[in-house]
This record gives sequence, C-alpha cells and structure tokens, in this order.
Amino acid sequence: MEFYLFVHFGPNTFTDLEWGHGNEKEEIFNPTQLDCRQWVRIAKQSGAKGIILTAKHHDGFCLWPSNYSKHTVRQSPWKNGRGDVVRDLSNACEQAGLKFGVYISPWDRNHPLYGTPAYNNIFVRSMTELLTNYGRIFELWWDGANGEGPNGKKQEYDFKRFEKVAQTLAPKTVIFSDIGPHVRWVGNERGIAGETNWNLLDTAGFKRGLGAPPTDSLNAGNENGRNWIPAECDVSIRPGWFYHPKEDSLVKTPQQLFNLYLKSVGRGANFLLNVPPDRRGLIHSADSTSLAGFKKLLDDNFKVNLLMNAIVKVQGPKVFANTNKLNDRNADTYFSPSKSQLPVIAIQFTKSTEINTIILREYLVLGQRVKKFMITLYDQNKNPVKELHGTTIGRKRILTFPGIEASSFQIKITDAKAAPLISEVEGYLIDKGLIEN
Ligand code: FUL
Repeated sequence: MEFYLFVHFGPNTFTDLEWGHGNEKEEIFNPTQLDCRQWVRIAKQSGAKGIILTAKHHDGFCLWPSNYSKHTVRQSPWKNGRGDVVRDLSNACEQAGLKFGVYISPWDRNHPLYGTPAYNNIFVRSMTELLTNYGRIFELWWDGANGEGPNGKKQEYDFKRFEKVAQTLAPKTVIFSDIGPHVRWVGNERGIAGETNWNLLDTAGFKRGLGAPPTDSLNAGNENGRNWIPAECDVSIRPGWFYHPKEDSLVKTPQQLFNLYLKSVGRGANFLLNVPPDRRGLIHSADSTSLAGFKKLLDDNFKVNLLMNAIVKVQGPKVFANTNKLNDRNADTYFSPSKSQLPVIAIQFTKSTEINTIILREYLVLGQRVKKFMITLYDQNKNPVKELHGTTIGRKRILTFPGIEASSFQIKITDAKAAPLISEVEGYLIDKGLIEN
C-alpha cells in the first residue's frame, strides 16, 4: 500500500497531552466541527490509500460507544453522547474508496479492571466490537506500551488469545505490533527503514514492548528470519502524535515528507504518516497544505521515467527474451534469469541523459532474494562515471545521487539467495533540492 495515514485523536487533543492519565472527564471531548469526510478528502488528495484511527489510546477513552467501558464518546457531550467517530470515519473511508484501520492500545489507564486477568476479556470484547461492527478493517494496530493502570498494576496481556480472536473474526486484517504477526514496527518513530531491509523476522523468544527484538533487528529485519513480517514506518507530521496548537509552525514540510518517503517506501517499507486533527475535529490547514505539497512533489518528480524508451539487455551466456519486463511499468511481471545466475542488466539510453534517481523493484511473490547489487553509470565513451552500491531491494528500492550525464548503466546483482527476480527498473531526474548528499 506504500502510504497511508495515522490519525491520533481523543482527550489528549483537548488537554494538550501526549499520554492522557485516564482520569480526564468525558466532558472535555467535545469537538465543535468534527468532520471525518474532511480527513478522508485530505487523505485521498495526498495519495494515501487508507487511514488508521486511534480508536482507544493509553488513556482508555473509546472513540466509539463501547459497551465495555464507561469512558467513551457516549459519556461525552459531543452529539449529546450519540456520536461515534469510528462509525463516521469508517463510513467516510468506504464512500471514498479508502481502507480503514484501527489502533487499540492494550495499555488502558482508565479501565478499573486493568491489571487483573479480567481485563483481557474486556480487551477481547472491545476489539470484537471494532472488528465486527465497522465493516472491513484493513489493519489492527497494537501498541507495545505497557504501563500501570488506575490501580497501580501492570497487565499481563494475553496476546496469544488476542491474536487468535482477531484472526478468527477478521482473517484478512493485517495485524501490526513490534513483532507482527503480519507487519512489524521499524524500530524508530522517525519514519526511517534500514538501507538493508529484509521482510523476514525471527520472533521466537521475543515479546511485544520491552521484550521486543533489538531496534536494529526491527529496522533491518533478519536475512534468514523465519517469518514474513515487513516493516511499517510510523511517524508524525508534527513533533507530537496528538494535536498541540504550539506545533502549528512545526509541521513537516513537503520536502521533509518526500525525504521520509524515500527512506520508508524507497527502502521497501510502508509509510504510515500521522496527521492529527485539532480541537475542532478538523485537520489544520498547515498540515493539509504540506500534504498537498508532498503529493505534488511525488507527482511532478516521478512523472517522466527516463527508461521508457531505453534499450534493456541482460548480459550472460544466453540471450534473454523477457528483458522488456524490466521496464514495462508492470510490477507483476518480472525478468527471470536461468537458475542461480546472477544477471548483469545493461540499460542503454537513446541519447546521453541526466539522471539522479534509480528505482529497482523485486518480485516478492516468490520471496525476497537480492542480498547485494552494484550499479555503474557510463558516459558515451563507455567510461564509468559513477558507482552505487546497495544491499537489499525488496518491494521498492529508490537510490538517489547527485545528478550525472550518462549514456548507459549496468545493474549487477552480486549476491542473492536464489535467482533474482527483478520486476521493474526506473530512472528519473528529480528536483536537485530533494537529493541529500
Ligand atoms: C507509541 C505511543 O506511546 C504513542 O503515544 C503513539 O501512539 C505511538 C504511535 O505509539 O507507542
């Protein structure tokens, strides 16, 4: 899915906190103009494919009228207690063709049963409400934080049971946590995946939260990991996850967002960008303006694929027939060399061309295979003018470099677990200001 939005919204929006204490009065939750269709419009215009809402953050407040809590929208003055943010957003997403997901914090600083085994039943029941009453949930986001509840006790989460229930109720829902089971945390909240990024991870012996694998492993995955658990890069458009008026001037710029795109999607991961609505219940114009600018950068800079008319050949003992699969703009078709051969892909431009970005894609349906590659660019006299080195490719690898005139270039896969299956090669000349040296 590449890119989708996170929405942190709740009592913290009104108290100016990041972690609510759980004893906030329900009266404070009273957005004056809440309109989920506005969020969806902005998400759609920015190219996001879905939205994940904090249905319940650590303060325990439920943005839907849960029957298993007395700390919900039902007890708030918003819409006289008849509102349901989860319903509004899931409907708005469905109408606009966006996917809808929910974040539910297992840590609950409000629920009186938190810290006792009975709380696990409460968690299961409230999760069941969300997974059964709101249409298709594309992603379920479990936060790893585990602090004390109102009685000063920590909870022993029964994640095995949570997983079983979720997968039975919603087998197509992708479950996120530090260690999956389906999508993993990338190990930082800055939105940056490892330059080496395996979709594989070893989870045996690890837990969510404090018992999670070291952040470097989450960042890079494990080359020979047992489980397919790709990384998701969560990061906020502002310094905080929730809306704070004082951060209106600190919204990330379109250039910063573009850079994060390169470091998340461009390293084979997904980009989950948090855009928190304000106290009106609307996304502030500072954020929507920046998102629109980011979308424009993506559209403008990835418009002209320099390889559309290039001649693509693969050097090797035999002549390969399916090399056109490499630049047919279809990531579902791929070039396959003969068994265990490491191909050298040669790209010849029709004329000398200035280039500063190369995108490679691997056909992941048959596994992530490439371990190492090298790209050499040549001038018209066939002299090498630039060399780039990389490790994994994965779903998409975007390499940027200071612009150079080249007549051809060569991609050499130097190490792979099995015959490397490259599905796309693209080339661009993006705005020089976007290239980090
Ligand atoms: C963290 C939480 O503690 C933050 O408040 C935020 O929700 C972030 C996405 O995850 O673990």
